[in-house]
Amino acid sequence: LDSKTGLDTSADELASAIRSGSTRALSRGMSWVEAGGDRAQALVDSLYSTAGVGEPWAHVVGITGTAGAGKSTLVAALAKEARRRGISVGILAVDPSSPFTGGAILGDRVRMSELSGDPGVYIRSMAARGELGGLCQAASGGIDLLRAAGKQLVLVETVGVGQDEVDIMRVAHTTVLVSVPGLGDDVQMLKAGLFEIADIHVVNKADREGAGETISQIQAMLALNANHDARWQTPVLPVIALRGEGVAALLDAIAAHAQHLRDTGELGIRERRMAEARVIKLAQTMIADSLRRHPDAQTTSQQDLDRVARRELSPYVCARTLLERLRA
Ligand SMILES: Nc1nc2c(ncn2[C@@H]2O[C@H](COP(=O)(O)OP(=O)(O)OP(=O)(O)O)[C@@H](O)[C@H]2O)c(=O)[nH]1
Ligand SMILES: [Mg+2]
Repeated sequence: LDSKTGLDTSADELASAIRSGSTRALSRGMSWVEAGGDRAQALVDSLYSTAGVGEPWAHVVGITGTAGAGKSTLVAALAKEARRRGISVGILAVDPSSPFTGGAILGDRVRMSELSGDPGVYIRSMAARGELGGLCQAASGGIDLLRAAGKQLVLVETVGVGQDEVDIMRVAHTTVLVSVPGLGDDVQMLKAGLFEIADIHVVNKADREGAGETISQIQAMLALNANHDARWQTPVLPVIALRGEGVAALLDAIAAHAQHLRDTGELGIRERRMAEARVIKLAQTMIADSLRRHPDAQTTSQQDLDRVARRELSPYVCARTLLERLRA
């Protein structure tokens, strides 16, 4: 950015450039939050208060489902439909499974390329950096950036396989779970705890055989499970993302859910829950980081750990001592 002086941009400068709608600044900010560390923290500190609170949209939608379910195709189709309605869109593809190669993400980029060139759409992928909880923090930061940049609809794509993805979905106002005909995968979803957090079910690839059956099976499962929001009737929608069929109905359902969240006060409850989960996770990460970095804790803890191994010291006493050293 500051090509004349060659000086690094300050977090405040970058934050205000992002707020004023600079795509370059947004991309740079994304790299900061992806890398984590002090700069990421300073940037989020600087723009958090202006990162939108759901009026009129500023709505975050998590799109999850097994690998190859058609999430990227669906996200691209949703973005196109939203653009037709004049809604600005931010897309974050979060890939916890490919740390450095990002092969799947490259595919996503190609698939979404027809959206590029539209200034009303911003697309970014993020991959895991190995740091514990780092991807969740980066994704949360990325969403803050998109909201601060004024994107009205934020779509977050992630493969739903593990705890990390469940956590990522907790940063969304509305969670869309994408299934495909044939129920094997959905049983895994049930185990991963994703089924319960879905606000909208999509059965994609409805052009394939067995879509109607899968819809009935999901409806039956919904009838068995108590909904996490008793006032919301979770829809199960057939979609053919490849042809854009059912996509308008899905965006309608998302809008209806956003309205429902506002009308019932559930929006505030979710924002509060998201804030709590994020802060607790952040605090845990910070404690773990300072434990790792604290030189005193490191050297003495080696001896303490030896003593725990020899059963001369209880693990509880050892852990308490470590935390006390951290505070000192
Ligand atoms: N028949 C059919 N194929 C579809 C449909 N939607 C997507 N596909 C195809 O399914 C394959 C996977 O689509 P993606 O959009 O990459 O799926 P994804 O869930 O994003 O995949 P990952 O990000 O790799 O987990 C592609 O070959 C798509 O063309 C659909 O509605 N019908
Ligand atoms: Mg994808």
